[in-house]
Parts: sequence; C-alpha cells; structure tokens
Amino acid sequence: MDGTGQELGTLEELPPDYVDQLTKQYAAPAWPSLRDIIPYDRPVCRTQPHIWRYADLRPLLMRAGELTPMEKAERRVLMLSNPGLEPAPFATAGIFFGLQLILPGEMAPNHKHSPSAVRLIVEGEGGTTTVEGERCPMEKGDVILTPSGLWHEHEHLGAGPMIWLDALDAPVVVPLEASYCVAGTPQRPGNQPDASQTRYRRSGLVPYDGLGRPANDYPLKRYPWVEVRAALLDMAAGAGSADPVHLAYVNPETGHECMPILGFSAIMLRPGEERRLPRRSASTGYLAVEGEGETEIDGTSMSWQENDVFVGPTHAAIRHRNGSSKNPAFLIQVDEGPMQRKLGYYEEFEITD
Ligand code: GTQ
Ligand code: FE2
Repeated sequence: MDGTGQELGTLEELPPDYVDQLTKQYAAPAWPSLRDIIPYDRPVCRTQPHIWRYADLRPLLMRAGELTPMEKAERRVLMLSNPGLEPAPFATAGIFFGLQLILPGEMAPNHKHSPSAVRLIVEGEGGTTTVEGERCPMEKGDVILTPSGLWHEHEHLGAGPMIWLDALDAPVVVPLEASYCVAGTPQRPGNQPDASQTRYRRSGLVPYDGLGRPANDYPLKRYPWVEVRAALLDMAAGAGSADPVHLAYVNPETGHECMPILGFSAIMLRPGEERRLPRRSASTGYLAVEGEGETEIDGTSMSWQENDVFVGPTHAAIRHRNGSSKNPAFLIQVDEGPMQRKLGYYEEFEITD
C-alpha cells in the first residue's frame, strides 16, 4: 500500500514471457519497485543509531599496533562499521569513520587519493600530518584537512601513542566508482608553522595579496582546538541562554564550508543543557571532544564520554544532553550537509511534536 491508498502493479501481474523478454534486454519495469527508489515521506535507512566507546576500542587499536607493523598497514586504522550497513565498513551512509594509530618513530607513507579525509585528533602529542608540504602538528581536538588529490603523510616524533578519528567521504566516492589512490615519495616539509599560526592566524583577516584573485580552495588546513574551544566559550558568554552555541569550520577566504562533501562543526553544550535539533536530511556523526552526556537519536539513547563516537541516519530526530551540571561539553559534528546543499536536496524539518 502506498501513501495515496493506491496499489502499484506487481511483477507477478505481468505475463511471464514479457518479463522474460525484458530481462533478456537487461531492462525492468519500475512500478513494481518504485517505492524502493522513492518511498513516501521519509527515506528507508539502513544506518542505525550507534555508539563506539573509546574505552572498548582503544585497547583493540593498541593491539593492532602490536600485531601489524606500519609496512603491513600503510594506514593503521580500525573502521567504525555501522551494524545496519554491513558488510560496508561505513559509519553512516555518507560518512567513513576510522580510528587511526601511529606509534613513536613511525611514519605513514605519503599518498594522495580522490576521497577527502579530515582528521579529528583524539589523543597524543608530537605527531604531525604533512599536507602538500605544510606540516601540521596534531593536538587533541584539532581538525586537519587532507582534501581530495592533496599529498599527505603522517609522522610521530613524540612519545606515547598518537590516535585520531579519520572522517572520509568514501561512502559517496566508492559507490560512484571514482575512488583511487596514488603512492608518493616522502615530502620534504620545512620547519615553518602551519597557516593557522601565520597567514590565517585570526578569523576576519586574510592576506592582502590574495584580494581580487580567485579564492584558494583550502588555504587553511588546520583548525586548532584551543582556538575553537575559546571561540565557543566566548560565543556562549554573548548568546542568549536558549541560543545554540555551534560554530562551523569554513574556508577563511570564502566563508564556505571547509570541505565539499562532508561538513564539520563544533558544538558546546552548556552545563546541564539539553538541546533538540530539527530533523535534517543529512546523516550525522559526533566525536565527544570533552565532557560527558547523553544523546537520543530516533528513540535510541546513548550515553557518551570523552572520545566516544556516535552516529545517526538521515532524517533522524536528535536530542543532546550535557550530563554535567558544572562543566560544558564539546562535540565535533560531521554530516553530508555541504554535498546535499550543493545538490539541492538539503532540508531541515520543523520540530512538530
Ligand atoms: O590517513 O591517509 O582512515 O588514506 C583511510 C584512508 C586514513 C590516511 C584512513 C587513508 C587514511
Ligand atoms: Fe590517505
């Protein structure tokens, strides 16, 4: 039964010889399965609300460090695979999440690929990602871009494990048969600080020599968490108590979202704050950068702590609650908003109940 009360014709109603002839021509009638392609009112989602707890995954990631040397891994990553999407190793229909480990003295070799990756730094000190010759230090909470087609390699000269969450748009690029990689030779980065410390030190200021020229696609690769956290706290101080404290990571030259497919933003939940989001057409993933709380996605409640990762499907109802009445909590949000807006089908739905 469909939304108009009308039954669509089935395959069984058609003469078998007709269906046979169609099949031989590699063709098929759409109407028996039209509602699979365009269901009424809401997409059919296989992605389930799910949480990956850092306390459970960290020991397994450390074990990967013992079991598999860098030469055998290229990237030592545990893929966060949504139970509803198996066997595809994707966190949501649009987001690949991987937890990556490099150990002191190790190097993840230079390469570039068509999917874009973004690093959300979870733990450790002394690691760097070099992107097209720009060496970006990795500090907890930092967001570091390695966009499509740009050379990148990781190195760890510090002590202790270096761990981060990779967010890739691979679930979009792979099914479209456009995903591939090129192996490179080691980059030779200089010792100068990355652009977040120099040319793009402060929002609202851009290098004068770029005025009047086409904007750069990725002028800023690293968004230091110390700056983002301070900006959220200052935003909260100036905002009304009911206003969301939510900042998007953008290209400082254009003001547009920092990546073309996946969107990145940082949320602060005030002490004790509960926030209901409008349902949105994009799927969503979160990294809990600091604090603890509870998030309900389509009726599934998940309590999270620092470094936990959790996701929900497209069109989901989401409600966050900061579990502390004393301290703020901070989340980094990932979604396919930029892609959906470009393609013209991004939507937000009013909260009705
Ligand atoms: O660090 O370059 O999780 O190429 C998957 C593919 C990380 C990376 C992933 C990659 C990388
Ligand atoms: Fe890569």
